[in-house]
This record gives sequence, C-alpha cells and structure tokens, in this order.
Amino acid sequence: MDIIFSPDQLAHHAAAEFNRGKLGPSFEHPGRAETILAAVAASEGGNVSPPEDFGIGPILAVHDRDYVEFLRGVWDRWQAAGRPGDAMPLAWPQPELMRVRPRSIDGELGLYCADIGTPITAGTWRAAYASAQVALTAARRVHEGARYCFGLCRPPGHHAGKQMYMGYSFLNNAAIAAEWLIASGHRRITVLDVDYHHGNGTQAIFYDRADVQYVSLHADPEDAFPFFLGRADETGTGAGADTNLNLPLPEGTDWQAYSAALDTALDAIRAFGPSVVVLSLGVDTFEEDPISRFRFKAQDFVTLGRQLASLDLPMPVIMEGGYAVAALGANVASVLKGLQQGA
Ligand code: SP5
Ligand code: ZN
Repeated sequence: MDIIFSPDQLAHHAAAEFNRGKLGPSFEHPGRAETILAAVAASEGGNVSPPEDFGIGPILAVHDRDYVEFLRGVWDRWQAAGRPGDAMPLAWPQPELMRVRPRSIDGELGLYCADIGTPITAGTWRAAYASAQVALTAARRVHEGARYCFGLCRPPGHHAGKQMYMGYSFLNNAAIAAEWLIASGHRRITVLDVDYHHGNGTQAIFYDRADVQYVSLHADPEDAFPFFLGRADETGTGAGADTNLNLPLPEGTDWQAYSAALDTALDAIRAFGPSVVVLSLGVDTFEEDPISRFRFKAQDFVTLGRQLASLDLPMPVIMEGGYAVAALGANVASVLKGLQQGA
C-alpha cells in the first residue's frame, strides 16, 4: 500500500498539554508520525511519497475562510505581541457571552479553540496544511484506482470543525478528503471513524448532508472526550437525516464487543452504498493507550483491518489518534496488513 507523508508535518510541536490539572508533555507529538512512518515503510516495502499540493481550495470547501486565515496568521501575531510560549486562549465564549470578534489575540483564540489541550506553535499551520494535503493525495490515489492508500496525517483532524479547533486537530483531514471526492464526481461517500474518540468535527461538518454519511464507534462521550457530542441519538438533520450513526461504547470495551458494533456499522455503510469509504483510523483503542480506556490487544488491529476489508470498497486511510508510542507503529501497520489480507 502506498504511504503519503511530508516532513512538514513534524513542524507542529506543542511544548506542553494540560492533563488532569497538571502541565505535562503533549501526548500528540512529532515522534508519533516518525514511529508510524518507520513501521509502515518497513512493512509496506518503503513506498512513501510526498503529498501533491492541492492548494487552499479543498480546505476552504470544508472550513470557513476567516478560520483558515486566523490559523494561517495567528502565530505571527502571537509573536508580534511578544508572547514567549505556545498560543493558547485566555477565555472561551460560552453561550452567555456574545460571540463577537475581539481585538485581543487572547480573545480571538478563544473564539476558535474549544479545549486546553491544543496549543498553536510556530509550525502548526505548516504541519496542518501538509497533513490536509496528505489526506487529499490519498483520496486522489484511491479516486484514480488504488484500492487503499495510507495518508499518514499528523496533526490529526477529526475534532476540527468548520471554524473550530480542539483535540489536537486543526484542519479536518478526513472531511477535506471526503468533500474532495464528492467534488470529483462521487455521489455518496462514507467517513468511517474508528478512533477511540468521537469525531465531533466530522459529524458536525456533514450533519445536514445526504451525500456524506458519518459512522463512528467511540468511547461514550458521557465518559470521554469530546464530551459534548457523539450520543447515539444524533442521527443527522434536514437532508442529512439518518446519515449519521454513532455507536458509543463503554470504557473497557474489548475487541469482541467492538467487533459486534463494527458489524452494525458495516451494515449501515452497505445500506448507504458509498463508492468510497474514508477511514478515520485511530489506534488509541489499544489497551496501553495513555489517554484512552478500550482494551484492544495488538493482534486485534489485524482483525480490525480484515473486518474493514469485508466492505469490499476502496479506502483512503487517514491517520487520526493513538498515543502509546512504543506500539503505535506496529498497531497501524497491523491494520494495513489486515486490510490487504482481506476478510
Ligand atoms: C485525535 C485524538 O485522538 N484526539 C484526542 C484528544 C484528547 N484530548 C484530551 C485528552 C485528555 C486526556 N485525559 C485522560 C486522562 C486519563 N487518565
Ligand atoms: Zn482519539
């Protein structure tokens, strides 16, 4: 399977992240991409190519222009204001505060940011832009006839909304790929999200869309990040009624229980009838993941790949989360191996 990756993606490097009330090292760091790249390049025969540059157009097909301009320029403005650390908001506009655009950069950060775990650094825009181009390139390879293509996206994307960043995500790589496939003539696309966390951004982007189905298996948001979206009763709206399927699962879910829910997900995808499935692949379902609470064993990732292959559909594979760095590369390689072995 071809692998798409750009060294620009290493340019985002958050100094620290708040976790459990303490400032510690960021779980999402460049080493993740490096270890995934080493493992998949070894197991897939070293077939790594850089992304093509699709420009800003396909990004603006998903994200609001003011948000994209903000992301592109915020670091320079933060620097100009003489700030010594990574860019973080000081306040967030809860519904009781008017959502007007403040002049202060601290306030403006709060307008677009939704958590305290996603600092902006000198290389954030460069890395996020490259990550989106990686997803687009993987989508184009599949559009042009490849069965699978691995887009080694990093930073991840599935928490990013049209004008919102959170959960280590700035640009929604999977959504950008799905929208590009629709623009390229596909009539129905599914985004299947197997990251431990609910892909709130992807869901929100396509919630009223009849042509893009979003299907997600994830930790119940009553217990886990992103907390405020991902319930089973969120099924889509308007023209998108019944094109959203959430399958929240309890903490401690192991492969056996997950596999049964995945069967439900795959049935819904077959009923929708997409020509391509964009896979949002997180391996933070692993039992040793430091921020997650599912119980996948290493070998379960091969079985996951095989079960996904039973869909018998072309699939750009878009990397999302996974933070158990020692096993991260092997777990991703296992999914790709399982996909190619087939059901
Ligand atoms: C793409 C992706 O996987 N994003 C995940 C973002 C999760 N950010 C919140 C992390 C909070 C970790 N706290 C867990 C405490 C467990 N002891
Ligand atoms: Zn995740």
